[in-house]
Amino acid sequence: EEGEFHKSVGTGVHGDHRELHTTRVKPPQQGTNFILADSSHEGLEGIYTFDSNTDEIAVNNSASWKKEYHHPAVDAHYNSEKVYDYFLNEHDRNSLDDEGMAIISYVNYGTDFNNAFWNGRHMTYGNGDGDYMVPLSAGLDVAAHEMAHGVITNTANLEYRFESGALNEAFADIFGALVDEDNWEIGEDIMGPGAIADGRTSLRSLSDPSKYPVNEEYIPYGDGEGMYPSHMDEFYDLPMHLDNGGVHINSSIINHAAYITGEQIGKEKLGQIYYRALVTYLTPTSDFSDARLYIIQSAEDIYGEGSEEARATADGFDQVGIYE
Ligand code: ASN
Ligand code: ZN
Repeated sequence: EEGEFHKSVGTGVHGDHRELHTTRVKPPQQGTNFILADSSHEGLEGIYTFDSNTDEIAVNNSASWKKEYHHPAVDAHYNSEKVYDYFLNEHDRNSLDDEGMAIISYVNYGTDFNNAFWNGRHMTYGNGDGDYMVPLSAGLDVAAHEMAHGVITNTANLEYRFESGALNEAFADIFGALVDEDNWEIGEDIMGPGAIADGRTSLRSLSDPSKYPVNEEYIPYGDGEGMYPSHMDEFYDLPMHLDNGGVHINSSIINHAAYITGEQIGKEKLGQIYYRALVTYLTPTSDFSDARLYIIQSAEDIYGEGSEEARATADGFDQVGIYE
């Protein structure tokens, strides 16, 4: 029957077998097609995965999505649902806007494109150049990072520059590490053979940010050793035209504070605390010091003043040199 919800199976970028929620449609000619449109979630407008090459929802002539061309779309569709489930189950949040807005991804974007982004309306994933990166939708933490930008836009709406922008980036990374529970790295599943051979086994690390160097042109603006900063002593005073004033660089200081707290109380409680601060207290112009105040306040709201959780939250900020 046309428009009928249908289960498909597929293969992801790394060969994983995936079960997918899809829709059966009737093409103009004979036969049956299946599209990456998931309408199985009550109260959600749907999860849709588009192919940038056709500007249409990804389509296949069977319910088995195993051709290599489909691998990036299979992972984007699968990971979008995982991230949707995370926000619903952990935070009672129904999609990016908490009103069930459609979750839309575009895959196969550009040529050799080593990035993914949220443009204010949907996610877009490149396929990488095959050496430094593989198709970016393969990373659950990458999908979570990009979708978290959508949540942030709809909540604190942190301005994408200087410290507020670094907080925006840090919340995106922290949710990336919370959804993809296995480790404290971002992008470990999207690095290509050339990057891995060079020792770049992830994009960023929350546990040890300074294991990776920053872009060469940023080095003169930092007080550290040219590595990602783990402490305010290594803060990069970047001008606006370089990474919007260091939004992807100084974010690692907040990332590291979250890691320190998370190691003490676990990822579930860390998520409750940071999510509450994001939706309840933070504003577009909040800076690092505001973040300390509000994130500790959130821990106290949920777990009580003087609780182990509140103390672990404060300890995270103490250890990276952020004070009120
Ligand atoms: N992947 C990056 C991000 O989400 C892309 C960008 O800088 N716009 O922040
Ligand atoms: Zn980002």
